[in-house]
Amino acid sequence: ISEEEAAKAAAAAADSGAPTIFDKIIAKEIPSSIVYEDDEVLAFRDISPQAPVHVLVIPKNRDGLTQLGKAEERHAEILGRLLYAAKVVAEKEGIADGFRVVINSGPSACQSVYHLHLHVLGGRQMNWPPG
Ligand code: D5M
Repeated sequence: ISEEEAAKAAAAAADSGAPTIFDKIIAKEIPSSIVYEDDEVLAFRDISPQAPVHVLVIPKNRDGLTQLGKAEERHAEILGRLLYAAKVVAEKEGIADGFRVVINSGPSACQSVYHLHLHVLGGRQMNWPPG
C-alpha cells in the first residue's frame, strides 16, 4: 500500500487495549531483528524503515502503556528506561552523534500499534519540521 494509505490506516487504528503484534515479537513467536534486550526493554528493527537506522524500543510489559497519552505516574521509571535504552541503541548502531527519537501517540499522530514504542532513527540527515 502507498505511504498515504498507510498513514490513513494508522490514523484509523484505535486504542482498543487488545494484544498487539509486539506481544508476539516479545514472546519470539514471530521473528524480529533484535538490537538490544534486557529484562524490561526490547529493541528491534522496524519492518518499514524510514531511515538507514530505524529501531523500535518497547517495554516488555505493556502494563497499560498502549500510548504515551495514557501514561500514569507509575510508568515514570519504565519511560526513563526506554529513553536510556534509545541512547544505548544509538551507540550500538553507530549514530550516537546524531539521531532522533519519536513517539507517535494516538490517531492524529498516526500511531498504528498500541503498545508504547520509541522510534530511534538515524544514519541520514533528519529534517525539521517532521511530517
Ligand atoms: O509505528 C509502528 C511501527 O511498527 C511501524 O513503523 C511499523 C512497525 N512494525 C509493525 N509490525 C512490525 C513487525 N512485525 N516488526 C517490526 N516492526 C513492525 P507507529 O508509531 O505505531 O506508527
